[in-house]
Amino acid sequence: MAWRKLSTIFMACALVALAAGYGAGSSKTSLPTGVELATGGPLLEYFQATHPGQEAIVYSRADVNNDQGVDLVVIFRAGKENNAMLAVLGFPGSYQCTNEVPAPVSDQVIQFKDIDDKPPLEFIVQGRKGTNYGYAIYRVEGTNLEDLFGEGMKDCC
Ligand SMILES: [Ca+2]
Repeated sequence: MAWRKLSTIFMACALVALAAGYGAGSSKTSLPTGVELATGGPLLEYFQATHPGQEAIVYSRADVNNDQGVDLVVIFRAGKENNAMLAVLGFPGSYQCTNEVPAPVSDQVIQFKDIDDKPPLEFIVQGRKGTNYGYAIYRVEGTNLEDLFGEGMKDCC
């Protein structure tokens, strides 16, 4: 009986380790393009189809317009020296891009956070340009991406 219990605990630990390893792997943003396409799914494919030649740098999935369907926030290369961000909204059978806003040049992080305790979900974007750090909070209203609050974004975008 003791052996059986021990082996059950061992199995559980192995599963947790496996899950942790998988989680760490899937959160990486510097995967090869083929894998990125696979993890970004049809929302990323829609972005790439509507923005040819504009490379997606960082993206993250969440429901940002509170319609229970998954959406994709994408930071992408808009020009040689500047990046932009938009959200691809997933609707039943179709997709739509929000307006674009300026995004940091490097070290971009997208973090979803319900700031005001009511839907839709807000998200925080941070990053830098050289040594200048900035961040801003965004929310999708309808199909409009709105900048709620920010600091230092002019110097890092
Ligand atoms: Ca949604």
